Amino acid sequence: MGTALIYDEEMTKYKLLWVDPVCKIEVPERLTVSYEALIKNGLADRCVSVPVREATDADILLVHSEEYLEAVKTTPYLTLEDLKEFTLQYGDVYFHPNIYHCAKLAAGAALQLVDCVMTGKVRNGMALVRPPGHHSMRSAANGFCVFNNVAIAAQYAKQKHGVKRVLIVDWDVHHGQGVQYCFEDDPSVLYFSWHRYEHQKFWPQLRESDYDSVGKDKGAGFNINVPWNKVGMKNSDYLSVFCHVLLPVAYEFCPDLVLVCAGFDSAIGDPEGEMCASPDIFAHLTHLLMNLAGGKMCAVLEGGYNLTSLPQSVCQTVQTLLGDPAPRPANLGGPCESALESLHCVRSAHRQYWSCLKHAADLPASDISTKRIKLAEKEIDNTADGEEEKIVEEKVWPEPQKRVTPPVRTAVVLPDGVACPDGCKRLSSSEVSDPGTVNRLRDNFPKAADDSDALATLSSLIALVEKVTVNEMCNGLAVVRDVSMAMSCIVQHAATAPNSRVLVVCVGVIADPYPCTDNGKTLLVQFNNKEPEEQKSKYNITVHLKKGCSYVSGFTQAVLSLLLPLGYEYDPSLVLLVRMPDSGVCDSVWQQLTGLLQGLAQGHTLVLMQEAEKACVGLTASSLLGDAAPSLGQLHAPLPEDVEALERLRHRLQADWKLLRTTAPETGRGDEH
Ligand code: Q7Y
Ligand code: ZN
Repeated sequence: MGTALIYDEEMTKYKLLWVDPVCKIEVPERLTVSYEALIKNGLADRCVSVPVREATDADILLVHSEEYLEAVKTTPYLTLEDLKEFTLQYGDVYFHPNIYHCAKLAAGAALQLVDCVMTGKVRNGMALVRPPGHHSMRSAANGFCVFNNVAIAAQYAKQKHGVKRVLIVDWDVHHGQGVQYCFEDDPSVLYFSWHRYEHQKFWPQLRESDYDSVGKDKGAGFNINVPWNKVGMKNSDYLSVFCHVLLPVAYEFCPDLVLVCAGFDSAIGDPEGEMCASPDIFAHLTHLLMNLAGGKMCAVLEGGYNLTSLPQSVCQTVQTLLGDPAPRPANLGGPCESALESLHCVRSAHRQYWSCLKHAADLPASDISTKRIKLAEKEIDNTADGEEEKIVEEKVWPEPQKRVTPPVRTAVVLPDGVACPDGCKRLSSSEVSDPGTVNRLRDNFPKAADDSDALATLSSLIALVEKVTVNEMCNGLAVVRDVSMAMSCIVQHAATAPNSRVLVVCVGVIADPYPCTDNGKTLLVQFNNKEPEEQKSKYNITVHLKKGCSYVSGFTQAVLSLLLPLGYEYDPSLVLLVRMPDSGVCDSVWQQLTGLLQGLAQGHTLVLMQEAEKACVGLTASSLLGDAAPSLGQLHAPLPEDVEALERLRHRLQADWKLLRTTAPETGRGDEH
């Protein structure tokens, strides 16, 4: 199943016709450079090209008022002077004789995307559009936006395709207040936005963009605002918010469709956002959302004004939608203090609505909204922003590395009698046996010394690891008789390479031999219902779940808010996912886990399972080949004892692992003195 790409040159055919320092960044080249980058990187060719259409009046009226639509309809016929005058009714936007046409195409592009994803013509897709949409309101243009493309698409998906729950993720650096207003009291649409806020000093300077606007009436809890109160937010800040707010809530919500307000003014170099996240972070944000809603995801361009980082970010997003493994995430040094304050406030504001946040800490003693009020009192004139030209220091960053996809995605090592799943390449032991390896194995694993079958399997595994290491293949699956031995063998082998780090994720109880974790070259995270005897080491972590991994919501939460941040911070070169025979994990959770972990280590994942479990070879292979995992259904509240145990563990580990933090250590204190 493919990826749709929607683009039409017509949407480059309007521009600012007068002098306006605020609007001058919204240029036609935003679209042309993005599309050209997709062509240059061979990505446009790999997508299904879908034509745009004009949104009809009925489509537009799903979100906008008749009066407003009629007003916009007059703009193609206005003189330059009248266009200027018309524009003055609204904030930070400009009109042009052709913008009405383009705005109909932009909304229509979002609807075409929804149609092809919902009918199964493609799995996911992206629409490159101008004008953007998320600021426009029922009866007002705003912030370069005329019609609210994504809000219209969400209403349309509900009405035309019977979609019950839509998740809108707005990773643009501005608050999509238009989207918030549209769905504030609607529990069928969960709107998530992070945005530059600076305690209400940043445009559009709205009180209701703060973390405490959680939605209204029936929609309470279904509006999530993460205010950034400082500029310069980095990859760690973005990933923390995904792991500790968005993903747990999104999995609990269980959308049927994911829409992304895909603005790239949140990337480094953008003159509006002034953030420092690298373009490749969008590969991860995309990947982390791709297993929701059975993979049904539509990204619609919003902002993005740096003509270098914008096309890079667009390419990262589209390449990930196409299923290519994400690059290793760089510089994950943990979130900054200001991001932690925001995280803390958001989690606490939402804990009454989402069971995954039930145990979030209380609001900080001096919460950050106090700062907003104090600042508002101090500052008399806060209207200067944007009026004069501000000089923003030019940022430089390395161009994202070319993402090369190996010729073979998934290789398998299977016992005779187990068929090779479609699309995988079977490694036969004859083509990989190397006598040196076999001798070494015989010395290291006395248990297998006289078992030529076992030795052959282990040496095939080592060959598989080698091929994955040199990127000859992306990932692998091995079905073995003794999983613990295979795991130890791989860990031992990998430790011999200079820069290798292996993340071992073990579902179930490990038997003998136990892998070595004392050199930092292996991080072992195991999930089971065995009470951990003692705190082992920074690199040997046991997550204790009362019913093991069979309880979907507890295990899912452990994966999202513990395993993922640990994995990202550790930044492994290889992920070894081990399924012990007694794991108890159900198929859909297993597929989610397999899918999510492929965001690490450039997708270099090796799955080990035991012979008796060959029934799940097919679905594991499908996840490794990049198919979206099935939905888990709306999650129930996890067992209280599981949540408590997870929180305790997270608390204990956050000294060593900064991405596990969700609260700022000294929030508020510094301000009082
Ligand atoms: C809208 C936008 C949509 C701060 C000036 C604030 C705001 C301009 C509207 C931006 N230096 N200007 O980018 S995604
Ligand atoms: Zn924006």
